Amino acid sequence: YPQSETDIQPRFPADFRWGAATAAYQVEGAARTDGRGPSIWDTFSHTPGRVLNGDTGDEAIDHYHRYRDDVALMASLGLTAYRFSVSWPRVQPTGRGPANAAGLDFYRRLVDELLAHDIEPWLTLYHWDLPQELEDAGGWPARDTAARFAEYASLVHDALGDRVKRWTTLNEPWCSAFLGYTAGVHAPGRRERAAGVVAAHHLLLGHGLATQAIRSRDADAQVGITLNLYAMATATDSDADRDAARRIDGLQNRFFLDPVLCGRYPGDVVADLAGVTDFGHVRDGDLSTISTPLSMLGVNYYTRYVVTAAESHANVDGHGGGGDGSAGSPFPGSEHVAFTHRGLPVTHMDWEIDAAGLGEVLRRVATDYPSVPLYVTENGAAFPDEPGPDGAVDDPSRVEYLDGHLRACADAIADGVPLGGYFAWSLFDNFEWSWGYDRRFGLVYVDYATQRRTPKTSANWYADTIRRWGNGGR
Ligand code: PNW
Repeated sequence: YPQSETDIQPRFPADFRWGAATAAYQVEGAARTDGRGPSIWDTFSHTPGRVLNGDTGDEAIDHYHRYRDDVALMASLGLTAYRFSVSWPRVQPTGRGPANAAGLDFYRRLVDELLAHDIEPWLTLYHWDLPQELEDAGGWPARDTAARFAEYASLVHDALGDRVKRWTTLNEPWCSAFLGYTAGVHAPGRRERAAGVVAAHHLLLGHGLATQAIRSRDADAQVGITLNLYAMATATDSDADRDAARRIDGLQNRFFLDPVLCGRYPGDVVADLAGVTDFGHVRDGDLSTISTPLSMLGVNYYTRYVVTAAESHANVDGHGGGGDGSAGSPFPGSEHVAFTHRGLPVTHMDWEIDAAGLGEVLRRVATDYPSVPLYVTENGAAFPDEPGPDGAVDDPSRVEYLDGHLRACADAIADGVPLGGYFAWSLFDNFEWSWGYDRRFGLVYVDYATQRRTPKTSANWYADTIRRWGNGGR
């Protein structure tokens, strides 16, 4: 990979976190081991037609059994932090009741292994694997699910709070709500316009309740939420395109940022949703719970949306499921938009590569919202990687992607954005939701037949970069 002496070396703070991320259902496997109950992703992936090629997370990359070797690999790359998620149905097989000790114990072993290698554990409580019994009782559109989530958070904190200091409540509630309950391309696969909006509220309420539960147990715990935020652009500057972009920015970015950081829903989005819901599900006090002050905000960034007004929603830029072509729009009340491209190179997800957009997103959050420490909790790219004849996996496009986005981070920091760390998505190739194993995001290649791990060129580049840039860029 290119590494000339004259390259300008970006500067990062000495305590910058250099990490990589995974999520439970995407890597663990062991779906029926040690008392784990079924989640909505087990049900969804086992429903024919939902996931490309009928892939499931039953085995995934068997991280549940290989975590020791996997942590050793993280250490060899020089990671200083590892972001993972806890599977709710391992801890509470039905989503209620006492903790399943065997399930919790896996996370205790994992965390101890990380600490022994001087890697900081960053724990996410919910990365989309709702216990199936809670879905059967109504799922996230049911208000009780928020209370169940806070109870689950308490159980996990009781077990791990002595050794985990970084807590993220939810990963990407937009996906859980609108891909899961409105577009139907993620579990549980429901296609109801209002259900996504109500689910979003109960996810955020669960976030607030869980944040309070963790803080009441450990006043020093660092608690945050991770949102998937997008840079925005319009296809033309017509009024129609600008209004389309305002709507998509509203539902995707501000519908989550505003309640969490400012304690209110954006008025224009509430108005856009008038034909979908009257917001009768929002009770007095909910928004003050939801806006419980955060210690940090996680930003997942992949691409920019280029939006144009349309007759009806066309291919929603990679939001189509891998298995089921008849996806609904994940933007209720704003279906009359389409997503287009500006001619930039794309990844295997057909997402345009736009590193400047990451800088824009970080500056925007820092400028438009009350100050909160920011972390890029996911950023990365899928490419159709294959081992060469010598078994090596060369992925120069991923190196270029990561290099560009990390430089955008350094520029934002230089401009005063309080960015404290970066987590590449993903450490390993893994189960990419509705696309199954057909999309590879890993720094480390996984041969699914043998579960053999092979660091790609990008993994070696990242290890070098952590060494070169990881000490304040000196
Ligand atoms: C995020 N979309 O998912 C998740 O947090 C990861 O688990 C996932 O593997 C990664 O990004 C790559 O996709 C998304 O269709 C999945 O808009 C789909 C969408 C966005 C994010």
